[in-house]
Formats: sequence, C-alpha cells, structure tokens
Amino acid sequence: MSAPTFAVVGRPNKGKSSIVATLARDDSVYIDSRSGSTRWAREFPMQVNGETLYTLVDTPGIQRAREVMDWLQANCRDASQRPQAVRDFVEAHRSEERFADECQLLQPIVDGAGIIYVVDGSCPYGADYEAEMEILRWSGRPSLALINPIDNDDFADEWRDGLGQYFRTVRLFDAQRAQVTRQLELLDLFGHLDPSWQSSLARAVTLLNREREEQHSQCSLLIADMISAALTFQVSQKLPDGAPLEPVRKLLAANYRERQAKRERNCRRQVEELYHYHDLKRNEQALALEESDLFQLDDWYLWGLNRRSLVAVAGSAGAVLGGGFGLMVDGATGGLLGGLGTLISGTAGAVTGGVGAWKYSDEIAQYRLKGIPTGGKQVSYGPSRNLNFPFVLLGRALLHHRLLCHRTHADRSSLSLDTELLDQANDDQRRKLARCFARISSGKKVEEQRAQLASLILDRCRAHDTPTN
Ligand SMILES: Nc1nc2c(ncn2[C@@H]2O[C@H](COP(=O)(O)OP(=O)(O)O)[C@@H](O)[C@H]2O)c(=O)[nH]1
Ligand SMILES: [Mg+2]
Repeated sequence: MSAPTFAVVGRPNKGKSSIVATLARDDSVYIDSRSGSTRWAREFPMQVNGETLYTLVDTPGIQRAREVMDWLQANCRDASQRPQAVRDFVEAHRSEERFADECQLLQPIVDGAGIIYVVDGSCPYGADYEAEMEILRWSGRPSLALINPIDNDDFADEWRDGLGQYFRTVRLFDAQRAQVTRQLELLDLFGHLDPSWQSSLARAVTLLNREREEQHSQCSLLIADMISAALTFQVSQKLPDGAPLEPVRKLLAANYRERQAKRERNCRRQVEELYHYHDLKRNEQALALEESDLFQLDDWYLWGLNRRSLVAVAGSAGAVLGGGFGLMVDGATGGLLGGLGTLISGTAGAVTGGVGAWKYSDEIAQYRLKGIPTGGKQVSYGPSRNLNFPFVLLGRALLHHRLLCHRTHADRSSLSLDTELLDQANDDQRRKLARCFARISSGKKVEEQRAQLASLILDRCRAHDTPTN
C-alpha cells in the first residue's frame, strides 16, 4: 500500500509552502513573502524512521484559473468527462510557458494526489476564486480546504460559506502556529476523505504520536544529563607559591562560565535536532552566573525559586544531605580575597530552613584552595552548591522546549528565549526536584537520581503539547 500524496494548492502567498513545511515537519521548505517564488512542484515526504507516511507536494500559485476554466468548458461535453478534460488540459499545455504554473500544480492531482486548497482568512472571499475551485472540483480528486489566518481570521466565516460550496471539508488551520495535536487531527481528517487513505493515515497518526513520546523522553534525558553535569562541574588550576590569586580566580570563573554556557547551548542544539529543527536561529543570553544580578536573591523569582519556595526546597535538600550541604565559612569571597589562608569548604551543619540558602544565594560556586605536595596550591571553582542554580537551568531548558513544541517548521523567526520563565511547578514537585539535585550534587545514587530527574522533566515536557486553544 503506497503512502498518500497531497498537493497543496492555492493563490500565491496564501501559506501553501508553510503548510507543507508544517505537515512535512521540514524546515528546509522554501517560504518567501514575495509571491511567485515557487515555480516547480516539489515533493516533501513525511518520514518516521525512514518510512514515508505521506507526501506533500508544494506547488506554484494558481494565477490563470479563468483561462484554464474557459479551455476546460470548451473541451468537455458533460460532467462525466471533467476529470479527463483536466488531464487533457495538462497534456495539451505542458510545454507552454503561459500555463507552466497551472500545469505544474495540476500534474500531481491528475497523477492521483489528494487536494489541500489553501486560502487566507484575513482577505475577503471573492467570486474570482470560484474558477480555481471549480477546476479543482472538475479533477474529481478528494479534497479539503484550509483557511489559513495569516494576519487574522476576520473573513473566516464568509470563506467557510464560499468554500463549503466546493469542498465538503473546510477547516481553519494556522499554517505557522498549529500545534501538534491540530496537525494530527488534520491527518485524521484526511483519512476520512478517501477510504484508501484511511489505514495509511491512521498508521501515520499512531507513529507520529509514538515518535513524539520518544522525543519527549529523549529530551528529558538530555536535560537531566545537562543539569547533572552542570551540578558536579568544577574547574581547577595550579597556582605556584607566591603567585597572585586574583588573576587565576578570574580565569577560573570565566572558564567555568563559558563551559557551563557551552553545555547549555549543546543541549539546546541536541533537543532541536531531536524535534527535526536543523536550521533554527536562537536568541538566548548565556547565563551570566556570578557577574550579574540574576543570582541575587531578589531577582531569582524571575528564573528559579522565590524566597518562599527556596525555604521549602532548602529544607528538603538539607534533610537529604545532612552535613554535606553544610554552611559555608562566612565571608566567602571576602575571606578568600582577604587572605589566602582562608579555606572555604563545607563544614558541619545542615541547611536549616532558609538560612543556609540565603547564605548561598549570592554565590554560584565557591573557590577552594588547597596545598599540593609538589608545592604551590590548587585553586578550584565549583561545583555549585547554589540551590537555585539547577532550577534556573531547568527553567531555561523547559522554556526552550515549550517554545519548540509550540512552533512549526514553517516559522522562520528566531527562537527568542530571553523572556520571563513561567514556573509551573508546585511545591511538591520542587521538593522532589530539589532532592534529586541535592543527591546528584553529592554523588549519591547518581544514575538512579538522574533517571528520577528525567522522569520529573518528562511530565513537564508532555504537558507542553497540551493544546492552548
Ligand atoms: N503570520 C503568518 N504569516 C504567514 C502564515 N502563513 C504564511 N505566512 C507568510 O506569508 C508569506 C507566504 O507564505 P508561503 O508559505 O511562502 O506562501 P505560498 O506562496 O502560498 O507558498 C510568507 O512571508 C509567510 O511567512 C501564517 O499562518 N501566519
Ligand atoms: Mg510557496
């Protein structure tokens, strides 16, 4: 059984190529605001694991419908001859420049493709569209019409009435913003247009759902890995006796920051690949870590936990870790800068309530200094004991995932991540997350904790596919 083919047809600039990009999940489909940029019909197969589930054909815009219709009427005796007349038209005009676009778009239809007719819901309906709809009807192929609300859906109702005269099935479908569930509904609809497509498209829906679940699952592992690595990350540098500490300190912090940023970028890229985005431009500021106000407690609510949540989280993380998350020797930075001898490390005492958390609040990580046998000292920076740090990483990764899930392959704007995070977690989820983070930080049952973290993230990933309208 061969996979169905759909020809996407309509006037120039109505979003045909956008619909192809969205439904074929292909960000290489050419989309242009200039009309008439598509001159040739081009096939885009939708594949899952190498199997083609259906094929979409992007076509040039219809421009000479009236002339085509005149020819058809002049060359057809009765309604039974109409599909043949359309075939004859293509045969007779194939080599004519004047009808090149029309022949290109009618060819896949006479070859057996189903028809997806696309109009713009922000432009008024007009009788001048009727010739092209009539031609499509003459072809006798199963068809449906999509109203793409390019700027708005102001004229959707009149389009529905007009289109309804020519197409049995008419749907509003936002070519650039339709969420996955809407896309799958459309496939299901195609399955009902022609009995011979039904089983192929039912299978397509099943496989696409399965693939989506697999993508979310892989994605949550990628994010969990990124956070785990970030939590245990440390940079260090040898310091000869008598050498000044300050330059090394700066260098380490810069190195730490750069590598954390790179880890995040890699994770974003891998997640995008997972969802078949190969060419996505992304605006995201690297985490400024220690230099910005981002990690000052008062601003954290934008990214991670606010004071109240932090108290809840600090308690449960502290309970897990006992002394491991110990209070810092006071005056972290001041102490280190003031005298080389001040070793900063965790000492006894659990984080109790919020107090300990406040202490960590202004530091993303601490420096440690220890003597080495061959002389000199080893300065290290990290791993981060900042309770909010993994929440910030998670928040950013989930924002990226959510935006990715809510976008289509037709949208060529850059993905802007510099927006406020919406923290959708409740206190219970936060506590669970905090416990995972704390255990990973302290090296306790890391594999198990990472799997647990991934499963907490997976729930959030799945939720991003819940339709928003
Ligand atoms: N805002 C918005 N723009 C769209 C939408 N669909 C298409 N466009 C834009 O309209 C122009 C033409 O789109 P395209 O898909 O190339 O139309 P085609 O000529 O019919 O293939 C492009 O600039 C698209 O970005 C949509 O749903 N929303
Ligand atoms: Mg196009």
